[in-house]
Amino acid sequence: MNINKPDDIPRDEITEPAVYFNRRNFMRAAVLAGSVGVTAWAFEKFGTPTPQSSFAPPPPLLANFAPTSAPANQQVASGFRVDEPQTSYNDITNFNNFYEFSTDKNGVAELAQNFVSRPWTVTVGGLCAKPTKFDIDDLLKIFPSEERVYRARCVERWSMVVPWNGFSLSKLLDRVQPLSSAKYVAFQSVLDPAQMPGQKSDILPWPYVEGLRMDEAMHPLAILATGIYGRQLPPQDGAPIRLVTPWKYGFKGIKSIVKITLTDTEPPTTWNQANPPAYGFYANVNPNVDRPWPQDFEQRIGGDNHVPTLLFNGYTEQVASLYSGMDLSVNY
Ligand SMILES: Nc1nc2c(c(=O)[nH]1)N[C@H]1C(S)=C(S)[C@@H](COP(=O)(O)O)O[C@H]1N2
Ligand SMILES: [Mo]
Repeated sequence: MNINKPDDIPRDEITEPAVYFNRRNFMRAAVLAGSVGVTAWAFEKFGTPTPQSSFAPPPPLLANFAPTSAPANQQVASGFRVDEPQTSYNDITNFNNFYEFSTDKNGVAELAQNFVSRPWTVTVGGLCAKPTKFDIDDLLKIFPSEERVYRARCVERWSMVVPWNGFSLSKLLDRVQPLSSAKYVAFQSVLDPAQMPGQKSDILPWPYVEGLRMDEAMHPLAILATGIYGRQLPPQDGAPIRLVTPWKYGFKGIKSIVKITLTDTEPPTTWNQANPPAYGFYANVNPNVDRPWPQDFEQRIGGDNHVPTLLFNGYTEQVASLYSGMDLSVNY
């Protein structure tokens, strides 16, 4: 995220990541060429060499992974899979926004490498019949992770295509039996300044909080992600569990969740608190609404530098009905 005024954003900021990655991937590839152990899993699983972060080995394979059996065209039609080149594991795990660790996207992976996410409890409560505290490993057993290949679009105008593993948020909400009075879902990240150096600063109010309207939360595209590329979620991407709503800007995708609360009022959201005019509650990707800088183009990390941004990040067919009758330039 960026709290600068639009005028303060350096003109070349958007090209910087690509330059960085090309240089860094090259160096890593050279260093790792002799390190069979580190790269072997990538060859085995994906058939292509993916240089790994030099900070930490890739996390273990997800234990409870149920590869989707639906035909590919059906997955594409439902929005569960996008047929675009997937961003490399290396890029997904070394270019991060996670202000609890750092505001430096290239520095999060290193600062987060020793983050301990076990034991971990996700408390689900509020307006529901069966409030439950889930141990993360129980949660992973109850809900097998499926694969969802989603576009990811940050309001800073960079984007990726990420093969997430996770399960529908609706499954978790169904399990706690929401009351009819529940209209919104509030999410809270962990508060742990001992492990998260960024929380010792007041760059943002802590803990990070986010929210969805109930119908958005129940939409099949909204998932709780627990992995990437079939591996457990690395700390820098929000271990052990984070939200992914692919039709919304990345800042809705709250990381390292400890609390989910069903409420009857619109919950506060961190970036809205930090800069209300720039970041509304909905945060739907929209090339026609500047916030505050233009949103009509994006840079695909590791790919095309000038990709037109699509309304709802390309998920219009799946999600537009959630917003019928709403003025998207007002409810942004
Ligand atoms: N708790 C928390 N969640 C967060 C953030 C954060 O700083 N803290 N950054 C958000 C932003 S702005 C983006 S773009 C995505 C980035 O996710 P990624 O690093 O896995 O690509 O995480 C979102 N979730
Ligand atoms: Mo973002």
